[in-house]
Amino acid sequence: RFLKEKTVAIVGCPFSGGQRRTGVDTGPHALVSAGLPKQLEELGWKVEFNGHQKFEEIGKTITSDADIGVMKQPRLVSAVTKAVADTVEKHARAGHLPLTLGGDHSLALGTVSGSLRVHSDAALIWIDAHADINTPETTETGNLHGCPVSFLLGLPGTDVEPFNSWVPAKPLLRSDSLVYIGLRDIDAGERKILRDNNIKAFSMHHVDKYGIGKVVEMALDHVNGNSSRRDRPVHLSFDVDALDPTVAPSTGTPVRGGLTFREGHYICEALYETGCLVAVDLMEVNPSLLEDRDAQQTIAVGCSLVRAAMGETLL
Ligand code: 5AB
Ligand code: MN
Ligand code: MN
Ligand code: MN
Repeated sequence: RFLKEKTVAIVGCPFSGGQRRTGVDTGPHALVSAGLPKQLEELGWKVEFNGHQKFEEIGKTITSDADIGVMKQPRLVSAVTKAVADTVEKHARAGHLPLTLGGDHSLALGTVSGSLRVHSDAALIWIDAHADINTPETTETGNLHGCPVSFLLGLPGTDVEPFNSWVPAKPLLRSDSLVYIGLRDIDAGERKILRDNNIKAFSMHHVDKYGIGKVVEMALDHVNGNSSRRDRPVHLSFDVDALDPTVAPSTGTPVRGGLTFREGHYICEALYETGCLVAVDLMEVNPSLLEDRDAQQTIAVGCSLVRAAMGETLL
């Protein structure tokens, strides 16, 4: 509905600087090599993909990247997410659907910023075991993949260098335009932020209680102002660790008790059905962890989730 044509632009982001485990930067290559572009063509999409993002150049411009407070690699993460924002914005402006393949979830500061520059009223649906809403003040690990949402909301403590060189001080996203599904590992500081800002979050407890169908319904109700209208553009940011580790084992911060294969797919299918998806992220696929069999399984599930979000139906 918000796209000019059925074109998906694959933005491959081989980046691991928002956390400390190596290998998540190979996720995009693995997903593309597994045949994702062709699979999307078979679903009737025109696929734009001219190679992965080249972050080495950015890396070279940053000669030293000492911690700022507890933030790890802040200059690199800031420069990379800024570049991602520009790329996603460009595709969105052309009326295409940017599909960003991560890479760690700090990238979503870039993807969502890029989406919001074009679709200023877009809502954000964040599927994750984690809330990724730590601020530079609350983060215990200093890993910026646990912080992107706080920057998008412009929470206190996020107006810091080097991010304030490009992330506007004024919030990009209102806290009522965000909804989570799948949460089960939240830091104490994050819990306070979620509560203080009255942020809608469906944890695994809610998925068990209501079932995934009802949860997605309630999530869409929330961002569409509880009206029967379903007309708000949606940016879907899917962290593969939302799925149970038995389903998607190769990811940096697995947490047991996650979404089943079908629950994850249901979310993607239901959001596709709204016709309101304007951008999709698939993040935190790390094929270098565990055995090859686990990696292959995770990559296959990742491709399958994306196909579900792009209209693959069962019947
Ligand atoms: B992910 C933790 N809350 O801040 C932190 O995988 C984990 O993108 C963040 O969801 C997990 O480091 C980030 C402990
Ligand atoms: Mn494009
Ligand atoms: Mn996560
Ligand atoms: Mn995440």
